[in-house]
Amino acid sequence: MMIRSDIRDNVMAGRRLSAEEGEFLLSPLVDPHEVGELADAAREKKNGPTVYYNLNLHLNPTNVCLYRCKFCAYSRDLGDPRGYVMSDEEILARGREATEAGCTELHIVGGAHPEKPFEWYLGIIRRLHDSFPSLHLKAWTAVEIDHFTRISGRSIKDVLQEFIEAGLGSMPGGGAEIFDPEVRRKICPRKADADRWLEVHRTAHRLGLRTNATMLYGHVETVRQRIDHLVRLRELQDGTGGFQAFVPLKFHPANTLMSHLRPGAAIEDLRMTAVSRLMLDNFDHIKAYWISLGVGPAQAALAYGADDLDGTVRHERIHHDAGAASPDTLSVDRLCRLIVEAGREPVERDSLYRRVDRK
Ligand code: V47
Ligand code: SF4
Repeated sequence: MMIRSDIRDNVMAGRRLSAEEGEFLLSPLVDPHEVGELADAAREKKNGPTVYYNLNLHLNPTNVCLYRCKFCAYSRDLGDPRGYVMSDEEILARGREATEAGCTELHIVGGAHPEKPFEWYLGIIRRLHDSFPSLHLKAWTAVEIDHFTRISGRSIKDVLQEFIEAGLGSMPGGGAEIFDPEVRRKICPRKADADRWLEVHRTAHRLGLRTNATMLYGHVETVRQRIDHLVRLRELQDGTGGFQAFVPLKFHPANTLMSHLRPGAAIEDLRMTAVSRLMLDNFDHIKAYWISLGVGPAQAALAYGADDLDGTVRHERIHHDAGAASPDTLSVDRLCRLIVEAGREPVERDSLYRRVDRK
């Protein structure tokens, strides 16, 4: 089916798409390449030829987690021999490795450990920041921040303020999954709900912290629930303007309690990228996370509305444990080649989307 001309006219005139229009574009009956073409036009208006990448490294201090979400292959119960908690030395060594590799960012997320106190998480940020002050620490999902409020008895605002004073630079967008309560009841019933996730980000934005947002798609959710998720993010962004990037995350079923589900087709990932670009008219950046999409599809996503490939990465566990077949890391050279081959101009950014000039 072809795209309705009213939707095409709305996008070309810069008019916001309704939820109903978004649902139409996500329908498998609509040609995904046409949706991509529209998203590409919307991207071009916002970002021109620029595609961003950064130099970063991941740190997951523990995989022991209270919540044990059904889609998570990474987490372990307390007492499971496959569970781990990194020592202070191992954590600092990761900071050193990042600095020596020329990284500008450490991406830090992990489990909500049932026995670790608030001070342990705070200490991770403080020690890394004190030892490597020029490294940007992008840390903790809203679910973890919510967990910190539960174990410390502090408010979201107080927790975030303590982390900012310790050296937190920004927050990643994980833990959002699908906001709809029926879906959360099925896949992650125990952790922070949608309102709490949004409240953490609203508070972070008020305190001047920039954050990202994600959506985990391709499991039990419907088209309507995906669009509802995007609309809620768009509404919060209207109020705060604090989101930098949206990252659609393709579900990887291996080693999870949902391993009976099959990974979705790459073309549907491209459609999801495109619809994200079209619906989230107030987000500056749509990230094609190559770890999750695969390197080839992430490059293709640059023609479907994405303007950011994320980074060099290394030591990513959450998606690899769930069967993602992408490499552990990509060199700067490879990232730049992928972008140039896609007909775009690579720009190294820092965690706040400022251009990094290495000359
Ligand atoms: O919160 C967990 C998701 C997220 C699986 O903000 C899974 O720049 C797929 O949020 N299959 C963590 N996804 C990753 C994340 C992220 C990654 C890169 C950049 C940014 C950013 C954020 O991964 C989790 C969860 O939503 N996840 N298990 C799985 N089996
Ligand atoms: Fe814990 Fe996050 Fe995995 Fe859920 S997705 S079990 S909160 S580590």
